[in-house]
Amino acid sequence: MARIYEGHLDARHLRVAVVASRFNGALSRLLLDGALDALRRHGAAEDDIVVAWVPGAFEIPVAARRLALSGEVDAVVCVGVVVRGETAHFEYVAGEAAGGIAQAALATGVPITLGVLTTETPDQAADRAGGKLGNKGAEAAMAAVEMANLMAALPKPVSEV
Ligand code: INI
Repeated sequence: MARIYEGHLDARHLRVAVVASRFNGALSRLLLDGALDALRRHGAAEDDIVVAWVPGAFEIPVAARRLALSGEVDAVVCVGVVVRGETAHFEYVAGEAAGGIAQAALATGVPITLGVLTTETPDQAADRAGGKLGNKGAEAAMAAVEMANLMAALPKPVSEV
């Protein structure tokens, strides 16, 4: 019989940080609210939730990495909104945010999930921040819970790479 590992969606006893960026702040706030609501609904205690605000999506990875290295959280959720219409350096901001988040997760071994929207227009972002396409902040929070529980269940590493 195969051994199957799966992370469950129980946030009780998990310590979770949410890094939120203030750029496009009203939309980011909706993603943050979605993430917090999802964590609470799955049993996270208020004292076990930390929120850190950063100026823009570009700054998310360094704050996420610091929180992951703190030993005080089991997972980090990142939320923010990058809209192409607003910047010529969309690719850099969006790319560095997503790449930096992935890099921070790999470097620390702590799950760090991506709830950063990258859209053509603010309306497309609104659709994904509690609108008709759901709330990607809530989805990122659930992914963080699942991954934190999976990481606790998986075999421990015998060496660092
Ligand atoms: N930051 C965002 O989070 N979203 C954006 O759409 C955006 N635009 O359009 O420029 C943005 N820029 C700021 C960037 O993230 C940094 O905060 C800034 O460059 C300072 O390092």
